[in-house]
Parts: sequence; C-alpha cells; structure tokens
Amino acid sequence: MRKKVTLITGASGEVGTALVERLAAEGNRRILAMDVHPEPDNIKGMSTFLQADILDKNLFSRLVAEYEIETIYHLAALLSTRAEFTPETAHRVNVEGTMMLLQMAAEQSAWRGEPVLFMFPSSIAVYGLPDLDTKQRYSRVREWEWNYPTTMYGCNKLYGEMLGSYFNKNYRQLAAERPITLDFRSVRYPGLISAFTVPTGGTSDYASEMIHAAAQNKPYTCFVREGLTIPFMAMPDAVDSILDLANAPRENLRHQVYNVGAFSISAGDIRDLVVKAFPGTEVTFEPDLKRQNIAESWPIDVDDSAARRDWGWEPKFDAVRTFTEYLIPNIKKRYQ
Ligand code: AKB
Repeated sequence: MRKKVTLITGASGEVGTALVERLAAEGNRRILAMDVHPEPDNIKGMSTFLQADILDKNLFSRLVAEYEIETIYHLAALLSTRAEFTPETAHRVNVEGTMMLLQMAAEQSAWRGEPVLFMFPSSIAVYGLPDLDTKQRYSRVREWEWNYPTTMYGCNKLYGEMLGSYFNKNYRQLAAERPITLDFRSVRYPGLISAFTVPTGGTSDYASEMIHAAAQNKPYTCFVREGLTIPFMAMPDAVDSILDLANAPRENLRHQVYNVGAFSISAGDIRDLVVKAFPGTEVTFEPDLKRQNIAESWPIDVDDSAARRDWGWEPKFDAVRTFTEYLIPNIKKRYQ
C-alpha cells in the first residue's frame, strides 16, 4: 500500500521551510520534502526529507512506486538575479523541472481517478513594464496585463503558469476519453520578507537584506534607488495565501492564476521603518543599474481583487504591522 503524501519541492528555501513548519504543525498529513540543498536544522524531523535534484528522471518513478502523491507544492526555482547568470540552468530547473512534475502529477491523477492538487508559486516577475511612465500609469496591474517579462525567471514562471493551466484544462484533449487530470492553482507572489531567513538569488532581496543587516548592527548598501517601489508581503501571509488557495472549493475558482497583494513600498520607506526599529542603522543607496532595471520593470502594486472575490484572500500584515508585529520581535530574538 503506497503512503499518501504531500510533496514539497524546494523545501529548504524561504517559502519551503515556512510551509513545512506550518503543515507539520497542522499535523494532519504526511509530508515528503525535497531539495537539492541539505535539510535546514529548523525543520528537521518535520517531514521525510529527500536531498535530490528535481531533474533526476529516475527519482519520480522511485517516488510513485512508494508514495501516493495527493498534493504538490512545487517551490523549487532559481530566482530572478541568479537566473540571469545561468539562464540555461534556470530554464532546466524552472521549466523542465516543472514539466516533469506536471507529467508525474497528471499520471498520478489518472491512476488515482482523482486530481492531484498542484500548487505553483509564481511571481510579479511575470510582469514587464517598459518604462517608468507606464509603471506609474498602470500602478495596480491585473493578471492578464503587461505579461512581458524581462528576465529568464519571469519567462519561466509565466510559461509554468501556462503549462499548468494546459495540463488542468486541455491535457489529452483529443483522446477518445480524456483522463482525469491535475488541479492546478497558482499565486503570483510579490517580494517576500521573512524574519527567519535571508533570501538568495532574487532581485527583491534588498528589503530582507536591509532589515537583517540592521538587526545585526551592520551597515547596508542598497542596490536600487530610494524611490523604487514594488509590492512586498510578509512570509506568514505568503504561506496563508498558498494554503487558502489550496483549500478553496474548486467551483469557486474562476481562474488558475491569482495575484496576491499585501503592501506596496519604496526602498526609501523600508529604510525609514528599519531606522525607526534599529536607530543608528546606516543605509546608503548605490544602485546597480542592471539589477535595478529588473525590479523597475515590476509593477508598483498588483490588483488582487480576483483572489479576494473567489477565495476570500485578505493579507493580515500591512507594512507597519509587518515590521512591528512580525519582523522586529522575531529578528531581535534571532540575533540576540
Ligand atoms: C525575486 O526577486 O526573484 C523573487 C520574486 C519577486 O519572485 N523574490
């Protein structure tokens, strides 16, 4: 008898560790966590952990022989800055890895006679605003607007959304009898900020880097200009949003892919909140124009009215609450 599991890829990453912790605390499912990196200490013992590469073709045949995969949170990805240094590797991990998992999920769905739930975190990197005027004019973009990514990561995420929707709605559409296929759902995350981890490889990383540096009494040089504004979200809201969408009744969902927003903030405003929390903090701005251009192509904010209407999305943390109730107390404890 195969063991029923929820599979989490990219489990050692920022969202991955937070999600493993949350699902383990709920305690009502067996978690199979995997990552190419080792298991972080803070989630040890919470799952069956597999250090493995999602591009390993034999891995999935071994997995389905042992496990019945009910739900997949496919978090493994190379983020926007990292992907620009190794675009071919990014394409392999972000696209080919996703394709292999989707195929496996489709086969599992047909075999079980019940859809595998496939959760896919996407990103504001799927947007590409051509210039600052347009960015100002379309300050709250809707899901279908400005889907012209300028990065390999953004292209990969946009295609991942499309592939997932294809598997959900049209996979094997010409077969005499269309098999039961997967249930694909995706949230487009803004920049994420965690009190417990510092991201690597992203372009929105300056927010987290600034906060964690200040908490350690270290000066920070920000690689984007003070006025650059994009949407951000606190990690607990990021985990809530993907779980809320996973738990929403299928019949309420009019889309496969949803924007989720929390607050929109400039790098200068983040600096002000950081300085208020950690007086004496030294933050300077020395834009790296290439990285700044990437963040500049992302919208000021997202319109998440579809998520609010279809599955009741509502963030708990605005900018001030993110700092006062989530980041500052937890970060202070962490670096004490
Ligand atoms: C990145 O900066 O690449 C990510 C993202 C916005 O998806 N944090």
